[in-house]
Amino acid sequence: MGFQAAISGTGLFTPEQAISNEELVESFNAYVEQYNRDHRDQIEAGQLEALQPSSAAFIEKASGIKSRFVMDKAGILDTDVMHPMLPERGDDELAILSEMGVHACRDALTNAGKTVADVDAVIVACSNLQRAYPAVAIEVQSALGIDGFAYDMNVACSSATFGLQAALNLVETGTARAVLVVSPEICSAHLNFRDRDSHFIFGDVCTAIVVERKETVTSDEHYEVVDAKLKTQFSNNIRNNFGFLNRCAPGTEDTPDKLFVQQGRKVFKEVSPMVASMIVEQLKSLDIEVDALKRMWLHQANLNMNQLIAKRVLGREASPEEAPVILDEYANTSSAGSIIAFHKHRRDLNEGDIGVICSFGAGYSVGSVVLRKCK
Ligand code: CO8
Repeated sequence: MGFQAAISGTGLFTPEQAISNEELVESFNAYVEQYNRDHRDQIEAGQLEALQPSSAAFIEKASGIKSRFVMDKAGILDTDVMHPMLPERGDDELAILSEMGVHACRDALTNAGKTVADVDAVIVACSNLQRAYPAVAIEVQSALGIDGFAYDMNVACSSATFGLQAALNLVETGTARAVLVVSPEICSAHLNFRDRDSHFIFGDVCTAIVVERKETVTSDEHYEVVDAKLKTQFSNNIRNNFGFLNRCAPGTEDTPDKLFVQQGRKVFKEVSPMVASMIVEQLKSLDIEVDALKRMWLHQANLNMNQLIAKRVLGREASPEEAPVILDEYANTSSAGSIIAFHKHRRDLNEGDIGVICSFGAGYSVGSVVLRKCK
């Protein structure tokens, strides 16, 4: 049995608190001054490098990021803490990732005009899962009251598109009538706010997508999935060594590699051409002219990177409408970024228009999903 799958709705949970570049840099620079004061003797003796201050102007120029939403602003900006403070919850309370997921799922179901009774499966697809088990997805399923099944998956920045591809398979094969793909990202909890090279990169958010059979769609607009392509290629240039084996190597639990680490310039140089050629090849294999591509909802890591990818695909500069930007306001929200762009920038497309959701990041991984708008 085969069904055609469609995306019929999306949802977004945005945290209430935000941090501007200026606020983040003020806190970082206060930490740097304190560190350099505390280590003056070693720095003067040449035993230690003085830390360098950060700059809001650099951050905006290098990345396009102006601000980010976060789950706990106070802890991040407190120079004695420099990470979000998120108190542990009891086992009988809804976990924080699940809570964000429930908000985003409800929004997506409303947007799709569906109820939980229409859904058979929940996939939580994100970069950082808060525990090993039970799956966060099963908790979201339970909190929403969905009768069916759920599982977690992680492909870092490409989690949402890889999750979307899994949902397409479930719907197309008849395993599920409708699937929720949920991406709760608390990136601030795995970001080293004491690292000048990366302290500005990430923000927190949660997105959700409803995938269902085309024949059951009732929303006023939906997107037929023309094609989904996935690609991975091993690289250490974006890495996080946090994991359950850390305590088996005592003394290494808190080293900086247990947080997000990247060779940003290498990532930029290696991933941009890989993504552009993948989209071009995909369109070619589908006999879709590049001119027919009306929108690129790209992963939101770096504005310059997105402009370069869009230019390579189109053969000319892309307009802001063709490659919408949300990273100025949200920063990099890992797997959620391209879905936020899709959520906020699609209503103006016409019936029949072609667009592509494309994620890319750690792995390396690329997930490219070509869509056609339907009414
Ligand atoms: N303030 C002022 N100056 C700075 C700062 C700062 N904060 N940081 C660096 N500089 C200086 C450097 O010292 C350097 O100075 P000099 O030229 O004198 O040596 C100069 O600025 C340039 O430094 P860089 O070469 O490092 O700067 P870039 O222009 O390369 O910009 C970026 C850095 C913005 C990080 C850029 O390289 C980038 O965005 N690259 C793309 C990265 C990317 O897309 N990564 C994807 C990762 S996301 C992902 O996969 C998700 C993983 C899972 C998420 C988990 C949650 C945490």
